[in-house]
Amino acid sequence: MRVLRRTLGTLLALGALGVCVSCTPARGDAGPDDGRPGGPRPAALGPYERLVPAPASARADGPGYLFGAGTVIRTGADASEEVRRVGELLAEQLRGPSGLPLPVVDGQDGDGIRLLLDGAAEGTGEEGYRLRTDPTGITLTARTPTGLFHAGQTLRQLLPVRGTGTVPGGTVTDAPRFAYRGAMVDVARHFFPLEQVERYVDQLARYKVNTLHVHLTDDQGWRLAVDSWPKLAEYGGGSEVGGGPGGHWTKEEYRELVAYAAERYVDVVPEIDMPGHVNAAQASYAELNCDGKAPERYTGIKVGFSSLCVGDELTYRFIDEVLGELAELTPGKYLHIGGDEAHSTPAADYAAFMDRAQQVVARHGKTVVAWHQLATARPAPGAVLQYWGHDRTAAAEKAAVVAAGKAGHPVILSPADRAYLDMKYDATTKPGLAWAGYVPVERSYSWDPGSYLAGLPESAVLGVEAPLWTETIANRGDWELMAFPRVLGLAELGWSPKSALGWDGYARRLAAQGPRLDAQDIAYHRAPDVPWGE
Ligand code: IFG
Repeated sequence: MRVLRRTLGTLLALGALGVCVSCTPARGDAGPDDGRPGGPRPAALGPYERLVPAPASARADGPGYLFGAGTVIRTGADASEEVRRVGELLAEQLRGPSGLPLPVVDGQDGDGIRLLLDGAAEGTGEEGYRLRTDPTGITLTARTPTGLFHAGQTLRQLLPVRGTGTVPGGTVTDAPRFAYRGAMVDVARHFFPLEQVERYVDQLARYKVNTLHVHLTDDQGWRLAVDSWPKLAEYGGGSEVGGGPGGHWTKEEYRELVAYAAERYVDVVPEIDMPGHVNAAQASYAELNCDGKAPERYTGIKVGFSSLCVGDELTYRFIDEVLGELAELTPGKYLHIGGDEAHSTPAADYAAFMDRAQQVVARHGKTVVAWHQLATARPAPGAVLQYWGHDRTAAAEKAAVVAAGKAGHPVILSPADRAYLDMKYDATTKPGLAWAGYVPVERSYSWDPGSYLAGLPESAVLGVEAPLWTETIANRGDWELMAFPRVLGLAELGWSPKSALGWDGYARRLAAQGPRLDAQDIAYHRAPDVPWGE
C-alpha cells in the first residue's frame, strides 16, 4: 500500500510538472511551438496512417523493406492466369512512378512483392486482403484476385509518390464495409470519349471504388449504338446540352470500357432512363411518340417533360430490344432503368410501365436498379433502389424508401446534398448546379451511410454512389474539379469501417493524397477546408 501511495505521489508530482507519463507523446512535441493555434504542428502522418480509404486495421511495426532496383513481383509458381494478370497490372502501375523494371516472376520464395491467394485468409472476405511488410519484402494475401488487386492499391500508397525508398515494416488487414462502392458519370448531357471515362476508372480504382454507373441516355442524347434501333445513336446521339456535336460509343467501344473496368475490378452498370428523360429516343423515332410526331432534339437542361407512350405496345418491343442488346454487353448483374422525374407520366401509367420494364430486365437475366421513385410503384423482387433525396426531401418519400429497404430491396445511397458531384462546392465554383445546396468537401464526407436514412437498417444499405451529372460539365478540367477530392470521401464511406470515419482524421489523410493527385495530373479542387501541404 505504501509503495502504491508513493508511486501515486510521484505521478501527481510529475503531472504537476506537465510531464505526461502514460499518454502517447504529443505529435511533434520535440519542435519549438510554432505559434499555431492548438499547439505545435502535428508530425507528418506515416505511410500506414494516411491511407485512403482508411483500412479496417493498419499498424507500422518492425524494420521495413527497401523498394528498389532489386525488387521483383512474385505471383507464385502455381498462380492462376488471373493472379498473373493482377501482378502484371500492379507492376505496370508501379513502374511509371518508380522508374524500376519490376519484373513479374513465378517463384514465390525470395525477396520482393509477393501476391498470395489463400482461401482461408482471415478477416478479408471477397474483396479484402492482408498486407505485411518486413525486410524480405511485402506480402499481399487475399482470398480472391479482387482482394489482391485492392492490396496492390494500398501498396501504391505505402510507396513514395515517385522514385524508390524504404516502406516501413507494418501490417494491414482490410475488408470493405459495403459491397457497392460506386461512381456515376452522365455521358448523355455532354458526350465524353472513352479515354476520359477509362481515365476516371483508373483514378477510382486506386480508392477501391468497384462500380461505374454510366448514364447512357437522356433527353439531350443517346450515347450507345443499338443495332435494332440505329437512329437512337446516329441521330439521337448527334447533339448535347448547349448544341455541341454530341457523339456516341459503338458497341465495340462499350465492350472495351467494360473490359478495361473489369481488369480493375470495377463493374459497369449501364442506365437507360425510362419512362421519362427520353426526348433523344423520341426525336429519333416518331413512332415512339403517342402523337406519332418526333420532337426536335433538345439541348437545354430542363427535366420531366418527356415520357414514353405507355399505352402503346411498340414501347415494350422497344425497351425489350434495347435492354436485350444492353444485357448482352453487360457481364455484371445490374441494369439500371432510371425511373426518375417521370413528371409527364401519370402515376398509374408509371407503375404499369415499371412493372413491365422490370419484367423485361428479369427476362434478360439481370437485376433491376432504379432511382428511388420506383418505391412509389411496385419494385420487383430484388430490385435495388438508388436514393437521391436530400435533407429537404419529404418525410413520406423517405419513409417509402425505408419501407422498401426493410421489405428486402437493397438501397444505394446517393444523397444529392452529399454525394452529387455536380453540386457546386460554394458560390465561387464555376461549373455545377446548386439545387441541392452547396456541397463543400467536409459536408460531402461527414455522414454515415449506415445510419443516414432514419429507420433503414445498415443491412439494407447495399452501398454508396457518387453521381456526376454533366449539364454544366463539358470537359476534363471541370469533371475533375467537381469529382476530386469529393469522390475520395465517398470511396472511404463505402469501404472503411464506421470506427475509422471522422472529418479531422480524414482531412489530414486527404491532404496527404494531394501529391498523388498532382502526380496523376488531376485538376482537383484545393478546398479551403482541407489542410493541403501540411
Ligand atoms: N436530377 C436528375 C438528373 C440531373 C440532376 C442534376 C436525378 C436522378 C438532377 N435526376 O438526379 O437527371 O438533371 O443535378
